[in-house]
Order: sequence, then C-alpha cells, then structure tokens
Amino acid sequence: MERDSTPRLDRTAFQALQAQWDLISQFDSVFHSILEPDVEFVRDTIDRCLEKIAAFEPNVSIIGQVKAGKSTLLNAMVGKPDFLPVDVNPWTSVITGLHFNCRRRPPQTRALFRFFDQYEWDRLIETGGKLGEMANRAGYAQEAEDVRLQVLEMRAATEARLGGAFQRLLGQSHAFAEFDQDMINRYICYGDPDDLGDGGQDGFYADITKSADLYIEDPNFPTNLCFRDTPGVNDTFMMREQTTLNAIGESRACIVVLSAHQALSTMDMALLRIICAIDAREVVIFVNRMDELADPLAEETKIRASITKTLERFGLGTGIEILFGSGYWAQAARSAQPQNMLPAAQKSLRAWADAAGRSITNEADLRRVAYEASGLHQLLSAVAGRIADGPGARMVEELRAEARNIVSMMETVQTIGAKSGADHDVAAIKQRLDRIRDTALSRHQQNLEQTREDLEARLRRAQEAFVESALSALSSHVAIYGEAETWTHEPMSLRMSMRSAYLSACKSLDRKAQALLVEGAAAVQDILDVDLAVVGVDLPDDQVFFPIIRPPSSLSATLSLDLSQAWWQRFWKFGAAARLRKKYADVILAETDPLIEQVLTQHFDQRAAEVLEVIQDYLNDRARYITAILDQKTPATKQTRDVA
Ligand SMILES: Nc1nc2c(ncn2[C@@H]2O[C@H](COP(=O)(O)OP(=O)(O)O)[C@@H](O)[C@H]2O)c(=O)[nH]1
Ligand SMILES: [Mg+2]
Repeated sequence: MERDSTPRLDRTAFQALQAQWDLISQFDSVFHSILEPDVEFVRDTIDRCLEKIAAFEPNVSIIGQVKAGKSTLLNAMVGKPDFLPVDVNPWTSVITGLHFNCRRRPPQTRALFRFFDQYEWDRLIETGGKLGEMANRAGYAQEAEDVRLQVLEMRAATEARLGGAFQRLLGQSHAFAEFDQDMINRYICYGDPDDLGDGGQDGFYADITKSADLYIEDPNFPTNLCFRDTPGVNDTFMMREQTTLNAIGESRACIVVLSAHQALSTMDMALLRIICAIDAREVVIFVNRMDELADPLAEETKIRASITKTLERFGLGTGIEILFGSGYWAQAARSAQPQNMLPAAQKSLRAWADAAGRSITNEADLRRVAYEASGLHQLLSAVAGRIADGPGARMVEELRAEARNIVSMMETVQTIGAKSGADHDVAAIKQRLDRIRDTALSRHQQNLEQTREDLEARLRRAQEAFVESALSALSSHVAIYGEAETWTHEPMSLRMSMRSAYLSACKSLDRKAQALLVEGAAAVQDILDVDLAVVGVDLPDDQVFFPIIRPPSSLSATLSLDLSQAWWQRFWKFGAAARLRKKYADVILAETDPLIEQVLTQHFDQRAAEVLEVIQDYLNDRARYITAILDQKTPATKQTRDVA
C-alpha cells in the first residue's frame, strides 16, 4: 500500500521509545556475538536474554464503548481513513493488532487471521449463556431461555452461512503475504448479511474470527510497537468480553476512549470496571469526538472535572492522565485535503483555534491546527512515554544487569585457574549445588502455599464484608423507600479490595523469594570461598528481577450485580425484604465466588509459576558458573596427577 502522499505524524512522540529500542538492539547484537563454544556455561543465560528481547513487543490496547471512535483513531494513526472498518457490529468485532515495524513478523506474513476453535466457539455461546445462567440464578427462567435462544439463533445463522466450510475453519488461521481493503473487510467487517448472497464478501468470516494481526512498516512509528483495537465493552451478550480482558491482561498501556458528549453525563461502568484492573500508570483516558461540541476548549474543563470526580468516587483517581481530541480532526489533518472537513467539524475547530489563540488563514494552518486540536500527538506521546518509562526502562535495566553478570562470570571462569591449586571433590560440590537449589525450591513451595492461603482468607473476608454492606444498604433502602423501589448495590468496592489483596500477596511472595535467593547466593559464595578457596572473587551481582506485578484482569469481568437488564432489576425488587435477606446473600456469594476462584487460579498461580522460574534461572546460572570453574580445574588437576 503506498503512503507517500499522507501527511506525516510528528515522530517526536516516539523519540524516547526509539532510543531505547536502539539500545536493546545493541544488546541483541552483543549477546549474539558472545555465543561462542568456549563460553558454553553462559549459553542458557544468553539464550534467555535473546528470547526476552525477541518477545519484547509492547502493546497498547484501545478500549471503549462501541462508536467511541476507537477504529477511527487507529485509522488516523495509520493515515488511511478506510483502513479498519468503522461502525462494526459488536458481535463480530475482532481484536485487531496493528504491529508497527515488527521484528518478529512471521515469515511471508503481512496479515494473519485466527479463527475460534471449537472449544472457544462453544464457550462463546456459553458466555452468552452466562447471562442466561445469571437470570436462572435469580429465578427468571423465561428470561434465561430468551437469552439462550437469541444466542443460539446467531450461532445457527453463522454456521448456515459458512456451510461446509464452518467445521473446517474452526481452529485454523489464514495468513497472507500482503493485504488489501477487501481482505480486511472479509475478516473484520460486519457487512450486510443480505449482500453476502449477491456476491458481497464483507464480513464473510467475521463471526468466527477471533483476532487479526496486521503487520505494517511505517517510518513514522518506532520499532516493535503494537496497537490493539478491541471490541466495544457494551456488547449485550458479553460474547467477546473474555477475549478483550485477555488482550488487556497482555498490554502494557491502555487507551480508554470516551465519546465527548457522553463523557460529561456518565462514565460507563464497564469501562470503570476495566480501569480497576489496570495499573493507573498504564491508563490514558482519551476524550474523543471533541469536534462534535460547539466550544470544545471550554468543555474540556467541565469534562475533566466530571471524569476525575467519577474516578475518585470509585477509588480509581490517582495518576490517570486525561487527554482530549478528535479522531475526525486527526484524520482530516492527515488527509490530502483537510478543507474537505465537514462544516460542523470545521466550525468547532475554528472555535477551538479562537479559544487557543491560533489563527487559521490558509490550508496549511487548517491542517496544523486540526492536528494540534486532534490530540493525536499528545496521545501518542503519552502512551509511548508510559512504555518507555515502564517496561522499556525495565527491559534495559534487566539486560544491563544480565550483561554485567555474563561478563563477570566469563572473566572469572577464564582467570580462575591461576587462583587456586587445590584438588576438589567435584561430585560433592555438585551435590551441594543441587541441595542449595532443592532447599530454595521447597521453601518457595511452602511460602507459596502459605501466601495463597492468606490471600484466599483475605478474599473471603472482602466478600463477607461486601455481603454485609450490601445487606445493610438493603435494610436502609427499605427503611427509607419502603419495599416498592428497585435496589442495587455496586460491587466496585469488592473489586478494589480484592485487587489490593492480590497485589499485596504478590509483593509478599516476591519479598520471600528475594530472601531465599539472598540465602542461596550466600551458600554458593561459601562454596567459592571455602571449598574452592578462590580468594577475592565474588559471585556476580545478585540483583533479581521479578516480573512486574499487575492487577488481575478477571476482576473486570461482568457480574450480574453489575447488570441493568430489566429482569435483574426486578430481582432486586422486594415483596417482604427481611425474609429475602438470605436469598440475596446467597445470590451475591454465588456471583462473587468465581472472582475469588479466578484471582487464585488464573492470576496468583500464574504469578507463582513466574516467580518460580526466576528463582530457578537465578540458581541455575550460579550453579553453572561454579560447575564451569570446576570443569576448568579438572583438566589441570588431572594434568598435575599425570605429571606426578
Ligand atoms: N464527528 C466525529 N465522528 C467520529 C469520530 N470518531 C469516530 N467517529 C464516527 O463514529 C462512528 C463510529 O466510529 P468507530 O471508529 O467505528 O468507533 P468504534 O466502534 O469505537 O471503533 C463512525 O461513523 C465514525 O465516523 C470523531 O472524532 N468525530
Ligand atoms: Mg471499531
């Protein structure tokens, strides 16, 4: 696709990030250059570093309600107004990764479309069924059945349309060496089902497409940065909720797109739930569609105050940056003819320019002011800055520490022969190394079990406290309003306390693991000092890097307590409230048990496995180092014997 005529993005947004990439690439070539046979003992460490570099593709998720303008914003970044289809039906919207300048692009691939497999496809229906399940639990069998039938109907329509191909496609993927508009539309766009019969192909595969990955070489962007367009969060059947949450769990920054005219009145609860499961440092809120307001700059202050207030109310306030702009202005600024902007958007742009003290007298001004007002530059700077300061800086720091270790291990092993002439019981020392490792691992296992138990107890206490507060809110509601009104109790406080329970459990596990490694390192140093009698040589740096702790994305999953479906509202209407306390308590427990389960099994256990890997790598590195010293000496010792 040619892009020469497209007015450029302001690349300064990515300067810091690109500088970091250049540094990381240098590490990459240095590590490659020391992969020689005579340093076999650092090979695993080097391989690990190379793998870490290769896997480092920070990605930015874009989330928001349907029609907030997520796809439009991405199109403005790419500089092509029709690149991703806009106005997509939520049931078919697909996680779409735009990989800019990807170093690990699959061979011969510019576009990769993955389909759901049978299990995922069935689960989609089950998740639609989740709504039904919740209805059932509340005693609304008819509503549950209605939901189920609607979902089944969508499913049947898809299967009938794809016919014989349907079974064959599940679990497969389609890869292409090039892509074009029609192809993207076949996999991503909903299209009009009626057109499909007349030879139209838009959306042909969309229902069963799980993700799309498009690889773009664009000198405006830094190396290895990926943006992910996600389905809207207000999908009625929650079909794609899990896929979206998984994407967020993997991303390193998140742009929450709000629509300006809605931002003032309400902030969507589904978005707040998602923000609750992302570290504030990784979130940027982008209030889009400012071009639709008559006096955009004046509105900014009001909208900002309103959003801040909402965030604070849910304990989410601190540190989230709020930016303003318009994907539409951005698109105009990046198009060949900015003056073709719709009159309303041009009018609001001029209002913005007046308020900001910019003048527009010609086309170049129009383009420049549209670009400035679009907020695109600030948005890109903000996310790039977050990645550079967070995972980017961390990556550089880790690689630097690893490089220092490798160099110092190599130097010591190569010069150590001269330092000690003693004969060693190699087998005994190797045994001791194994013991050091086994001790550390079994103590880690104990720590892990203890921490997990404490975490579970704390999650249960949070759940009980929530049930308590829900029931007492219910009582006072009845006291004030009588038993006629509908009643709800927002579970955000529960999510927030589960989130802090999880975060502190992870921190505690890290601290204990760190302590184990300090002990393990001391024991290995002891072998060096006493058994090998190597004077004045220290083990390499014992700086340890555990993976960054992130809030559990499962906490964002919708609970029926969050819903405002009519039947669910009716459930909370009471005949004789006091009598129903137990029933409400049971429903709340049943609804929130899965959260506890997921925090433990998906997030904590996963975290524990990562920490275990760090411990193993650390101790294995040191054991290989000692073994390499022993191996160096063994031939020398044998020689000495031979001479004798
Ligand atoms: N006026 C205006 N319209 C926009 C803007 N961004 C998106 N739209 C329109 O809103 C509709 C939905 O946009 P889309 O990007 O598909 O939203 P998504 O569902 O969040 O991906 C489309 O008709 C867009 O043209 C904007 O900044 N200003
Ligand atoms: Mg979209």
